[in-house]
Amino acid sequence: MERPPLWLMRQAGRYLPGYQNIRAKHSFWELCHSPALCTQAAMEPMERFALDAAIVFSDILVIPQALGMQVSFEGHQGPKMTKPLKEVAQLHAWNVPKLLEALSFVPEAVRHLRGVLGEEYGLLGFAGAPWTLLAYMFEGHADKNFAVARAMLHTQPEFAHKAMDILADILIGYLEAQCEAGADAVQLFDSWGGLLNAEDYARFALPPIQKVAKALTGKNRRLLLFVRDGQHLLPLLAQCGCQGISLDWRIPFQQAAAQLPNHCLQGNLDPALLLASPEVVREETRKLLAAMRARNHYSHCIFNLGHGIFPQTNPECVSALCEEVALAA
Ligand code: 1CP
Repeated sequence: MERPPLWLMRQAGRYLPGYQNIRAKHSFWELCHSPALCTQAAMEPMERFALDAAIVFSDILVIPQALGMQVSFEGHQGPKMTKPLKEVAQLHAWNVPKLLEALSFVPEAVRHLRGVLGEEYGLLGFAGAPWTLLAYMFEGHADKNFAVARAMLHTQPEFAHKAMDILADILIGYLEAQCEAGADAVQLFDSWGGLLNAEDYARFALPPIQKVAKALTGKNRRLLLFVRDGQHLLPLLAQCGCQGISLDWRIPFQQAAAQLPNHCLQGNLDPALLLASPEVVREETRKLLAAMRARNHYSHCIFNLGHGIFPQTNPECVSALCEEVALAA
């Protein structure tokens, strides 16, 4: 392939009419727990756009759910959880093998999707990174600051370390099961990683990622790490142990390429541009392609967005992006 491979974060989400039709009939969790419905949702963008890879339809919050929290999405406020994590004693109930069994519907969804997708497309699995999962579990709901969770790192550091170490063990089994089921690579979403300063990221968030990366790389699995708002963390991310780093839209691609010469780089078109016009999307896509081409002719580059597609995105803008990438040489 001359051009960089292409997929888009949240390519199967709320901006597509087929997804909305599924959701009109099924709750979000019914969808996530049905491999057939997950495949239907994941295939819609594959049928509409010239994408190179599908991503299994799921959510990072299946792990807190399997750990016994009820996770609900009320209106537009984002997820809310029952029983937030408050005491170290709660960790005694975290049984890794039992949990992996409870999460087996996700590898099943990967297997089902692979059967429908065929072998000529890439297939990605994913999970939340330990800190991002813990942030939701400490806070108990979506929040732009996660102040309670960040304070917990300092009031109860041993509790936080222990919880993330167990989460790393869960992720090793969970992501390996997705690879065994047919995923070519898996992405860790550290969507709230950028809330931490470099010192706290190095102390708390990075070691469990390195543990996961080491275990999976040892089995020849490929990992991508996405850290939202992680410009200040790039020197640390170089040590994460994952082969690929997925860049947020705020980092100039060339700058990241200079800082991470040995990693596959994925990104990093601003998803807000897809709310502009197809012309704007085409122009900005060409600019990013030029930056990728300057990196040894797209070597170790994956074209993607700097974060997930917004629900109000016009699918025509997604088509424009895909067409422009297909034209790249
Ligand atoms: O229909 C609905 O109302 C539910 C909306 C929705 C969807 C479509 C949620 C709730 N999750 C998803 C699917 C999802 N989540 C996918 C698959 C989509 C695709 O195929 O492209 C993926 C990869 C995720 C991952 C995810 N969930 C992340 C990491 C990526 C990111 O956006 O940073 C995070 C942080 C979540 C939590 C979550 N789940 C849902 C929402 C609305 C959120 C974000 C809440 C918040 O702001 O804290």
